[in-house]
Amino acid sequence: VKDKVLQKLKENTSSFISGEELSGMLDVSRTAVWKHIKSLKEDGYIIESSSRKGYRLLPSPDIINVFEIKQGLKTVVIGKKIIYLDTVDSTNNYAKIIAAQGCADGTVVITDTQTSGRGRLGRTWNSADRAGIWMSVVLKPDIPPEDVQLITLAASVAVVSAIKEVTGLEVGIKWPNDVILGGKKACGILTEMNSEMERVNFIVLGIGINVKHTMEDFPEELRNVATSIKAFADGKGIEIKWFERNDLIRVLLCELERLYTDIINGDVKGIVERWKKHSVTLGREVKIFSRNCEYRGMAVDVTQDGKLVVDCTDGITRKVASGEISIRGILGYT
Ligand code: BT5
Repeated sequence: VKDKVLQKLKENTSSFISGEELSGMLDVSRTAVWKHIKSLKEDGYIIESSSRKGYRLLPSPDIINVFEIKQGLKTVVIGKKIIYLDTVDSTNNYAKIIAAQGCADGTVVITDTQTSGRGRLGRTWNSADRAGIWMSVVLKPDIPPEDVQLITLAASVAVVSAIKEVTGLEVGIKWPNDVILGGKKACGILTEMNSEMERVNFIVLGIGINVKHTMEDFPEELRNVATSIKAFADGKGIEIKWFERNDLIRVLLCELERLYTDIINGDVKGIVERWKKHSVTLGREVKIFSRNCEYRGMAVDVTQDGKLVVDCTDGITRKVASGEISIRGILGYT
């Protein structure tokens, strides 16, 4: 009923609806209406109330809301179940627990604030602000463990497409998991897997997108390397159409589902091609840090299973499956 109250308010933002009308339309008591309005206000919605005229929803701060994400969401697997948590240590941790308990393929966990957001290799991911999208998707594809890297590539392609569709901004991808706006990181992806030798039990695909942060929202030490969609657009004087995080999440889930379906069907060429199109890595000089070794070379290609092909200065062509790379000219490597 609370969702229906919200829907009615959204349909009538130009005028007041009385408690009586709402109770008639939704077939609940006026006290129930009042309770739902109170609860929506606690969620952060700004609702004007007048004892004579009733209720009216004012333009709201950007609130993550499962009901709103699901409005118009056409996916069948990804986001069929969405769990919203106001605060959590890490959505990846939470997703791993429910995945081990047998949650459905495509279950999404999303939060407004993480207290211990994680990056790769034990690094931290700053996600204290209610300005980003911090979410994890549980996936249970029937693919061999060595193909899991493709999921990360697909996720970065999905993020790029969703940002483009919602804001019109062109975004770059740094192999394998960074989404870059104007040379700074706007999104990171943390793919974790539970598998046996030959079989994937489940994958937790963690996606963190900086959406509405101002530069001041980032801690000092991140300001040279991080940006958000808003901070980038404001800095460049680009006007982007108003959107809510719910809109970006919805479009992202659709993109993810399309690419996920391709991976399950073994149809991965398109993903790799799209990844290459947005790559800021290929054709650039890179440094690779892999298991205590450091190589330099030119990034020339990415393989169908997501490995980066590098022509190294020692004359050897290496296929890098994981590890760190620095790209000359991006994120501080000069
Ligand atoms: C990543 O790691 O980029 C993966 C980030 C994944 C975050 C999502 S949020 C939902 C889900 N739940 C989680 O707990 N995690 C996932 P990595 O490539 O290791 O990059 C980490 C580095 O990025 C840090 O060491 C910082 O330098 C930088 N960093 C930290 N917070 C950032 C932010 N908000 N924006 C941009 N850069 C950041």
